[in-house]
Amino acid sequence: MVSVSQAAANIKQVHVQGAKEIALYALNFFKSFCKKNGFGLKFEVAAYILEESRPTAVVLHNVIEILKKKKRMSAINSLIHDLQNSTKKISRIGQKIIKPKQKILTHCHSGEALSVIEEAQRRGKNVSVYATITEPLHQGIRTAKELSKKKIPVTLAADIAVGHIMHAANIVVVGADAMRKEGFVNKVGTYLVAEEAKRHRKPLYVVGNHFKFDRRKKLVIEERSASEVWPKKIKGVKIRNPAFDLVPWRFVKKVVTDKGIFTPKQIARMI
Ligand code: RUB
Repeated sequence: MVSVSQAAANIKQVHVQGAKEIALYALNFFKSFCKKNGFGLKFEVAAYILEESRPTAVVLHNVIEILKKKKRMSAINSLIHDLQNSTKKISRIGQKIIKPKQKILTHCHSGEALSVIEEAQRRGKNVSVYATITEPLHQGIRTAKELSKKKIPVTLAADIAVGHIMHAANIVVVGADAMRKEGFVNKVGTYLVAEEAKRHRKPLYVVGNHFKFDRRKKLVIEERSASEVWPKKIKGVKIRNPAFDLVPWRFVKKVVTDKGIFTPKQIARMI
């Protein structure tokens, strides 16, 4: 079993990537941690440390809140099962938004958004994908590699090319780290993608399971290390590296969840 600080470092350094995967990783960690230490003070401290390691994504927070209430090993197993099942449901429900031969633009790497695209392809829809590289950590490369392995035609482009490649896309499909009353949260750059989609009148779909509903009062946008933006210090220059965007619902056509496809208004009401 890895230590709490090692588990937190793996999450913080994005060795584990994507909101759902982070939560699954934490749940698997707690499986062995709680077997040994129970659900008392040690668990509370470990939960706090893991949550702090990536404060924006809400799935981790939501599953920890459930564990704090239930304090049972069976709760860990059922959360793992529910999270894994939610992607299967999302892919079946979400493939409906994709029409044959569509060109789909996506940003960053979202397991849930990709599950929808892959299911559409599995059903013979002959889709293709534009993936933005996603500065500064280049998660778009992972997206492109995964799609290519699944034999889905994929084109990688720089983030700053989004105004250009949006011409060629039919729809935009992105994941979510959190869905809040005021909008959805996803990797930094998603706001620009959403604005371009609106300018080009291309529908934007958000994909995320119901564990991403975020009822926290305050949204904390994680600020990451400056060295991810530029490796050296530059005299007299401050560097900022916000990791996520909050995108208002007005940019979104529909939201695909494991409970169905909803309008942003319906989602805001549910939250
Ligand atoms: C990943 C990201 C993903 C969401 C959803 O950010 O923004 O779009 O987490 O992912 P990071 P999933 O690379 O910083 O983790 O659909 O896999 O939950």
